[in-house]
Amino acid sequence: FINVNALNTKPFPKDFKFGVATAAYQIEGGWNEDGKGENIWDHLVHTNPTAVANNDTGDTACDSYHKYKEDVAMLKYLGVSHYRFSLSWTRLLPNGFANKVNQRGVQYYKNLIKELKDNGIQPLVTLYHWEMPQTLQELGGFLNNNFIDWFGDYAELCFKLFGDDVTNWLTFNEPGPICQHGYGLGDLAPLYKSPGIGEYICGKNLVLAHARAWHIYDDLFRSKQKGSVGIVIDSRWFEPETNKTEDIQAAEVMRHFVWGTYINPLINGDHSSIVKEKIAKRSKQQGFKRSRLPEFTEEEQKYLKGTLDIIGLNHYSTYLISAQKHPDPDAMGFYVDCEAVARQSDDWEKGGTDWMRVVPWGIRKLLKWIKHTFNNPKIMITENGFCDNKDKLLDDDRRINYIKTYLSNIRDAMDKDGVNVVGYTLWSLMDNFEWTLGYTQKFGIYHVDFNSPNRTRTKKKSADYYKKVIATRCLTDM
Ligand code: GBH
Repeated sequence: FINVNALNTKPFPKDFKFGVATAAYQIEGGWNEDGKGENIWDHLVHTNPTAVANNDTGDTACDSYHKYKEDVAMLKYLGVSHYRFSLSWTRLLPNGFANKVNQRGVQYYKNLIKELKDNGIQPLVTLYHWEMPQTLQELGGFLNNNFIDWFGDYAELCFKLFGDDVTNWLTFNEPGPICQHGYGLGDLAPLYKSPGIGEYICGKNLVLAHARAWHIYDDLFRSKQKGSVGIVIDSRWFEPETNKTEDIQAAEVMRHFVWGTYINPLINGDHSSIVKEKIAKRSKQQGFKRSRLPEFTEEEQKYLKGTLDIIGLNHYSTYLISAQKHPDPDAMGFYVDCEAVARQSDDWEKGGTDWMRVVPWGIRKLLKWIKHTFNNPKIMITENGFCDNKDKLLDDDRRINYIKTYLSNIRDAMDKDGVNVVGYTLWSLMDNFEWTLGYTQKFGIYHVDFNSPNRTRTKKKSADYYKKVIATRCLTDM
């Protein structure tokens, strides 16, 4: 498993987009300022504080609500061409519905976008990075199919308000974690536990809501604004544990569960057949009258097909897969239905948290698989990065090594395998609120002092490494 490939020092293409990524709840703070409404993370941290490490909250986070100019100055220093950030739905629409727009929230994003433009930086905007308005959650959130209308209205408003300056749109950040962790396992907001049922209903409404936003853009905005609308998939690479046929097949089934549940509908109009078959089979054995994976009607299939201009890929690590049926035939859930188990090798360098293992070759294999499976789509790496759990580690050589070796494998995938990768936004610009892990995990190339009211930002060594990569468009051995 050692990465024997030499560092690829061939320059990245001139138009390759280099940037960094963040998300609203993780950095903004100002959780109830200037008319912002409550979302599911505000609700979670205030009503269920022990669900987050150290009872941390995003109430203030990095205070980017007030310090956005400082953030943009950091971006300018790095020399990025793009900044990926997300909009807080309830900052714009405090009740979730599009009937009442909060002008002060609109102004915040107008200011941020203007500051970026004035510094020659293009925005890449995620509409939904895990912040369901609490009002809509109380109506079921992703389990209510009216969500498709609510999200469509919100997306339309954003295209109208910001679309003259923003041409790169992403609808949802990571349907997998949203549905499997939010509505299946119940370990991310809204902490809803319905494995094998709720998570699949969530997935259906989510892809239809994406398609709604895409159609709205296509019908009303595209000809004038000339932008693109994508979605972001979170995917590890799944490597078979052994050379046995059953493990090789299990790894492929796992890949299709991750990609075939969300991306296949948006490209081909339906779930991958292997996903449909597996879930239908188990559902039947369990006595269900119909598959727990809700089907799309023919009309929905037509509506879904071809609604993806670009795939955003969040990738961090690799897992080993072996075929294994759950001992309890009545068990339900995404991974149970998959009939495979995943683990990580102790030979792989470990970062700050359990799942963070450094396996740079995994990203090249994954990119190649996506190219092959989905007919060479346009891919933007919307997240990739390394976490440690040290309080203030400025000499972050392990992060530099991660960035360098992953980018080298991305360059190989482009260069040697012909994968169409158009850009890379590193996670993350600065240390921030890492969901249920609170402030214990540090992904930033800037350190943030969460003990100081100033939220002082200090650059790490990796910031200068990345700056150099961007300036030279080449990987070097720093
Ligand atoms: C991204 O999710 C998020 O988009 C971003 O907000 C976050 O800060 C960043 O990662 C760093 O964590 O059950 O083994 O999958 C990455 C996907 C999904 C990875 C949940 C960790 C839990 C462990 N994450 N997963 S596992």
